[in-house]
Amino acid sequence: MLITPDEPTVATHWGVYRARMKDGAAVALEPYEHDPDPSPLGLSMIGALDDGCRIRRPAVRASFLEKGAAAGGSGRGGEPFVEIDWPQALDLVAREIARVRESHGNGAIFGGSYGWSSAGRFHHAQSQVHRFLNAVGGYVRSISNYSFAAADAILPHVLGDKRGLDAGHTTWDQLAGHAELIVMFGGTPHKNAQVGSGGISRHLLREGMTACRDRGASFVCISPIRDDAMAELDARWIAPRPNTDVALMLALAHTLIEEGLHDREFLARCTTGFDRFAGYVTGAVDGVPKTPDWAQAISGVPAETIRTLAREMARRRTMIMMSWSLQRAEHGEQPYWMAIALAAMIGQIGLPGGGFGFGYASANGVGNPVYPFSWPTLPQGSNAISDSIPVARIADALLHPGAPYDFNGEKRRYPDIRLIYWAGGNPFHHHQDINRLIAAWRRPETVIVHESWWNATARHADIVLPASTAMERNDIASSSRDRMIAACHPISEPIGESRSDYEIFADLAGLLGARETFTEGRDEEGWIRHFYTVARQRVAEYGMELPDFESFWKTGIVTLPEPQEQTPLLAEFAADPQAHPLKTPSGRIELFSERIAGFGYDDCPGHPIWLVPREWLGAPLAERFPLHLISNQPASKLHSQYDNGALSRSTKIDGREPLRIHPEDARARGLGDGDIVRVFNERGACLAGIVVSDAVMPGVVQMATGAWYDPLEPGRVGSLDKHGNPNVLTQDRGSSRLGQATIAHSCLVEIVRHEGELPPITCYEPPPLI
Ligand SMILES: Nc1nc2c(c(=O)[nH]1)N[C@H]1C(S)=C(S)[C@@H](COP(=O)(O)OP(=O)(O)OC[C@H]3O[C@@H](n4cnc5c(=O)[nH]c(N)nc54)[C@H](O)[C@@H]3O)O[C@H]1N2
Ligand SMILES: Nc1nc2c(c(=O)[nH]1)N[C@H]1C(S)=C(S)[C@@H](COP(=O)(O)OP(=O)(O)OC[C@H]3O[C@@H](n4cnc5c(=O)[nH]c(N)nc54)[C@H](O)[C@@H]3O)O[C@H]1N2
Ligand SMILES: [Mo]
Repeated sequence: MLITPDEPTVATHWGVYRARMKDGAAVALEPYEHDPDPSPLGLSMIGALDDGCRIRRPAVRASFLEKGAAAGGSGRGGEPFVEIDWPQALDLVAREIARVRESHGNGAIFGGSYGWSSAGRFHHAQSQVHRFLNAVGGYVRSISNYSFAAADAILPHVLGDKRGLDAGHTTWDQLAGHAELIVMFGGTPHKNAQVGSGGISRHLLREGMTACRDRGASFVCISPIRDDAMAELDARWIAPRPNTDVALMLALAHTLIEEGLHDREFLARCTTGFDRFAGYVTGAVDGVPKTPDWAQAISGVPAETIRTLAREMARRRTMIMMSWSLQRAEHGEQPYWMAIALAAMIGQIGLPGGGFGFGYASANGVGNPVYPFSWPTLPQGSNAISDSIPVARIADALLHPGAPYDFNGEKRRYPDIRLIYWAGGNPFHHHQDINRLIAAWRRPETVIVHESWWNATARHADIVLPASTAMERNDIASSSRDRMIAACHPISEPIGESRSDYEIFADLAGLLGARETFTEGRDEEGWIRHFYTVARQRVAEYGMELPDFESFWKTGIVTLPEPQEQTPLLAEFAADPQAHPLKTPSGRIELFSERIAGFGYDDCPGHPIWLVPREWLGAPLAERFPLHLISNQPASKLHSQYDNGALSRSTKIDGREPLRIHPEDARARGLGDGDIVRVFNERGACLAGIVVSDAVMPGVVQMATGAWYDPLEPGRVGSLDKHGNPNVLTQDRGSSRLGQATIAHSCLVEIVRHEGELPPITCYEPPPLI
């Protein structure tokens, strides 16, 4: 039996905490004693553990219980639920899976089940769903992520792999003391580095950036929002209109060429296609020189500012940082390709303090030196079904089974999904254009969800199984970007009748004749001990030692020595491209890609290019919807997790999600701090609370993601969201035929004062339960 120590360890995506216990109950979570910059996100957890919206028993949508799949999907999200007992619930789920398998095959089951779930690597819900569905014959999976799918698609064509995106970055040590100028597209928001998938022992962004400052770097924050750069960096702020960074970078490139500041030697030695790209920059190809004046008209950034910056970037050791957000936009592949082109022209790729890197603040640990081994994860088995969809094309797939689509050079067709199985993610938080999702979600015959709280995804299910949380289970957390492995000790008994995803799947696998395949004869403790044994072996291969399991379990966290200093991104390649070619067709950085050009996509041609988005401040649509909405990551939580918690709720205005607006835009609408507004466009509308701030540029409004969708009329397409989930407003289109990624950051809206009575927030209460 696993024994929980007196001071249990709670490992989360936002850090490791020590629980203070009193009379068997946790009263406080205190940050890990060696974390230099702990996150307050843990404050929300204990209060939410058994709050009013915990799911306590299995529940079934009323008409589904009565008629099964014949009920149809139109009542999803709007009907009461009937609570049932576990044997009945498991039997119902198993019968649904068996029915769909028999009548349509496993290719009709969607188990993409995207989401962050919790930090423990054994109870990682996505891995659990995948392993379970593989054990019972396979499922349609999802490809890539919401975070950086456009980058995932473009980078291998340009660089041969994805180094510099979520791993392989030039490390903090190779930045501080070397970088003289750090140009940060999308800033390096401290709020985002609060989290790191799999857990965090040390939050290092602040330390990393201030070390660069102290050792001589200056900073430029290129973002619609000033406080995307930490105040202590004293960054110069350049605020382009959102989604126009490519035009700005093209003008930087133009200045470099015009003034002969580009590094011809580096370009000749390490890249291919510069001449064709340069022909586009100078206008030789299309008659439009991409001058700073040209870019000023598009981006709003003064031409002189652009010229000065270009000269400075060429003169000084310059690091181009770009957040992941820039590619969650229409044509999101382009800013990434263009950033690489610009860095290549400056010629400092591979040097300490120079070159480029993506997402330094998009998660904690980017820029940490890392060990080359990976920590153990739950093996998922093999999938008998080969079909997949790009993760953000879920609504398209549900709405248009069999329809053709392009993806990264392939011609594909959408699968015919009849059953959705989701655990560990909240698509009614994360997906764009929620009204379209609601319509799409009505199409499948059956929707099964494991959740801990009655969020919108649970409410839009047919069968809801109550999952215990990370606070009620034993687990092991570990992160590839951190040198730590931590225990997750339970600080509570499972609330209500909730059970772990693993226990649920083990029983379901049993009913479907696959228990042994799924469990391999192990229980929770067996798997945890097994994980630790594997971790010890991997660590030992690198000449280090982890303590025995019992000591580890008692201490709660073990950190490995600091990994050795690592070379800057692409250093070997840049030093000798012949000896260390990239895995691109040319072996070099591709500034023109024959392969991409060969796909014939007008929305992603053969070199980086300025493509006019549908929704931006220069669009005709901006006459009706003149504000660009930035729905960025929330400072007060991880996505929608613990929106029901104290910290997130303390930030709301009259219960609504705050929306920041520039004083001029507020004045023009007669709005002031604390006013409640309706934010709307042709796709939907939500309420929000006004915060007037000159930290956002004119023409831009900012509302973080994560407020639980709370419709005035549950289940109805087009209902007002009373709470402030920006995804009722965002566009559900692919970034391009290459990446098919989310374009959440391309969104125009208008706002008006909310008139009349304020409808009560109801998302933190359960739906009607019979
Ligand atoms: N407009 C807009 N939308 C966006 C973005 C944006 O920038 N703008 N960003 C996108 C990005 S980058 C991402 S990654 C997505 C994130 O989207 P998600 O990952 O779907 O968001 P979370 O809120 O973390 O959802 C995790 C859910 O899992 C549940 N959960 C936690 N642990 C467990 C468990 O052990 N078992 C089970 N069964 N459930 C568990 C939680 O209660 C929660 O509901 O959002 C995307 N959406
Ligand atoms: N606290 C907290 N941290 C998180 C998360 C969370 O939910 N909460 N989510 C995590 C996840 S899953 C991910 S993927 C990462 C995402 O990390 P990012 O993608 O870096 O996060 P965002 O907050 O969406 O965007 C960062 C900033 O980019 C700016 N920006 C947006 N559009 C543009 C543009 O067109 N041009 C320029 N120049 N700037 C632009 C916005 O002002 C925004 O504040 O964050 C992670 N960190
Ligand atoms: Mo993400």
